[in-house]
Amino acid sequence: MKKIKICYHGNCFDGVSSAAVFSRFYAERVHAGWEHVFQPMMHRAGALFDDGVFDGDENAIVDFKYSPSPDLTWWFDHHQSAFLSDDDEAHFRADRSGRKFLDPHYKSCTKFIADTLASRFGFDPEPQRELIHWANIIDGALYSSAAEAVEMKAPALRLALVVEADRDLALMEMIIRRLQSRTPAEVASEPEIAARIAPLYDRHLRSIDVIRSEAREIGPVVFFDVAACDMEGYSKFIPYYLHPDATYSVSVSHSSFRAKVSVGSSPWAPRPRTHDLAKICERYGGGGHAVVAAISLAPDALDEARRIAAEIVNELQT
Ligand SMILES: [Mn+2]
Repeated sequence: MKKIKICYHGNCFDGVSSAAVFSRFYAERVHAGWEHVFQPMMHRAGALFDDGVFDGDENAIVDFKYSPSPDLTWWFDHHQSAFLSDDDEAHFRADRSGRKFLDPHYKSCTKFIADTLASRFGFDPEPQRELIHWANIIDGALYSSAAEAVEMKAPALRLALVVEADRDLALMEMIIRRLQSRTPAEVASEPEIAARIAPLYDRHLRSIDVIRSEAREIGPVVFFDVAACDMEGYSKFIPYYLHPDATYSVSVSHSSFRAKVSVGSSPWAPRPRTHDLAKICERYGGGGHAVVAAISLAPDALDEARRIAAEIVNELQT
């Protein structure tokens, strides 16, 4: 059986939703009956794409950086920092396949894919309307309030907890396949998914307490260092829920595979953001969006992460 390899932004609701939309499109409009293989891609220090990652008969990347590999068939991204190098960008600009797309104006790659496939390839996004809606809210930080984001009353937000935190690849694939035909609320309520949500929701409530005790306001910035607290994957809106007057958050976290500096801005800030956070993080080898960005360092580079975080806190004071 021929196979389509779909590389998606791992542990990201928009990445998983993008994979669910693209894979339904592929089965309906490109090749029915091909095997779909899903592989999460993670931002990390060093090479992003392992040799042999594009081992399908066709290969797609959704919601993740570009690769100039001749084996890459489809690409969709909406990140401002979409290219690892100027050469990669030039390679993309010269592409005439009509299957590689970038639009940094989109709040979510899921909606970008749905709109692009609808207008260019006759795809009907309607069956996944709810998924597209929530992916756009989650990835675009379009919540009506910090409370909506942090209290997580909507089932899609609880499903996002599992998607963002769980490392079980079989579970991710199950979620992607189910989201091809079911709503996020339906998927979240299925017993084997609900059982995964419960401990993560408890952990989410505990992370609110940890950030409450670690965070301090430095001018317009909420800063917290949770490297010692086993906090990979906490909600980035907690600092704004707890500090509604803050404009920015800067944090240091640590996991087995990276030391991370996260830099964000509050969608509800009384004083508006003036810095482009992607540009700041790019100077340190990171990237993202103007409103939220990050720097991933090697796991033994925690001291450097702390030094960078302090510099960024300083830069955001004016
Ligand atoms: Mn995205």
